[in-house]
Amino acid sequence: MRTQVGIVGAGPAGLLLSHLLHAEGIESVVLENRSRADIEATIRAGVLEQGTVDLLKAIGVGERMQREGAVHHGIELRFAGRGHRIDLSELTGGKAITVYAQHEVIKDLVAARLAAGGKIVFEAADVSVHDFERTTPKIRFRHAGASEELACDFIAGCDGFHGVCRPAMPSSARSEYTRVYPFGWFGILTQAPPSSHELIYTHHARGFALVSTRSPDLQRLYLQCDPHDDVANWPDERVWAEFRARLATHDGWAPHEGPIIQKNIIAMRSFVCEPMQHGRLFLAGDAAHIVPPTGAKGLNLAVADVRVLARALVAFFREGRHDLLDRYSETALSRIWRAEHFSWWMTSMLHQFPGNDPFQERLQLAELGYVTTSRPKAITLAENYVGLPFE
Ligand code: RFL
Ligand code: PHB
Repeated sequence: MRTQVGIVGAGPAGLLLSHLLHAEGIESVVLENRSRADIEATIRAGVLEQGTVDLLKAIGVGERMQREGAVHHGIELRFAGRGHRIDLSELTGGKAITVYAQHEVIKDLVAARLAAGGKIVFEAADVSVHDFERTTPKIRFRHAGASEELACDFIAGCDGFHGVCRPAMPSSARSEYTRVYPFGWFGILTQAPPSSHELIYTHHARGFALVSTRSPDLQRLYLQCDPHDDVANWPDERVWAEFRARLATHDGWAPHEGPIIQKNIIAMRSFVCEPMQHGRLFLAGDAAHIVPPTGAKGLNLAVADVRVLARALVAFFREGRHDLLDRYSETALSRIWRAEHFSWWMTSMLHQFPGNDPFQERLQLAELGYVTTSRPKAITLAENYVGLPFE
């Protein structure tokens, strides 16, 4: 088998890269180790930046998102028992975010790739990448019991944080920057109408809580928990008691409760691998970097990476230019480090850290008070949250 760009991973990064390349007449094959049903059912992100939404629309995969996604013009920061609205649109000259689940984006991208004759190999086992220090890279894998080899001009490692591409880069050729947070998020999906028409990020002495949505009858909520906790320790009544306590306001606000249909615990880390390229192997998305979900940046960064990578590959195949490929890592990393800082800042401001003393608590409340009263500070939050413009 041969193609121009061999893509490992059918997450948002891999599928979107394949679609962007197709639009420019460049062939690719996507190798995914899970099944189509599995990737289309995995619950993850929910918030799409304005630039992500605009790009999905521009390449013709935004139709269902426009119909079923919810455009949000603000978010609420809640602390000391009161809510404070950040008017994202007013502060950013009209930008907004769209709440549309990541697995719905995945469904739309898979459908678009297959309708255009794109090749996605699901359930590709034992994927390994080779010869990317030469001009003849190869990807080996097993599929339906047979050993296969995909020869290509470039490999895009879009295989997420636990993938095989980043570890295949020699360790002497990369630096990794990591911060592991001493807490996780306990996430639930519940069958109840939205408690709020905008997202609520809450600071509370018992720990952070977030109210998000999915659809008119499904809510997504999170609470800060011990990263080593077990969902078995969280019967529904305990979950709701904790949400009621953390989200309570002086005027008696309470979340809409309903049957909980999913519970999971998510680890929180910041991570960056530099550079994001070795020879003809290019990393994109979670394969190269992780942010804690507090800034809602992970999926959006994956989209931003492949936008830069697709443009660089087009310049190479169309005009034989290497310069954009050579600058890929540097270009992508400047946006990534900004998002790393924003996500770390949101996380630090809103969570309880072990050993948080009253001094630390006062500093967090001072920061929240400033963000919700100073226009320049609110603009800083808003412009990062809706997504900074592309160069
Ligand atoms: P993905 O989505 O992890 O996709 C990688 C794909 O590669 C496959 N794979 C392999 N395939 C072949 N061979 C191998 N050896 C392979 N190893 C792995 C995997 O099966 C998978 O299909 O990475 P990608 O494309 O870089 O996308 C990144 C995003 O998924 C991620 O950053 C976001 O989900 C993060 N995130 C959020 N991002 C946002 O922008 N907004 C949000 O609101 C938001 N909320 C979240 C989030 C992540 C969360 N979790 C679960 C970590 C909320 C949560 C709870
Ligand atoms: C979500 O809806 O899953 C979500 C929203 C905002 C975040 C993280 C996750 O910051």
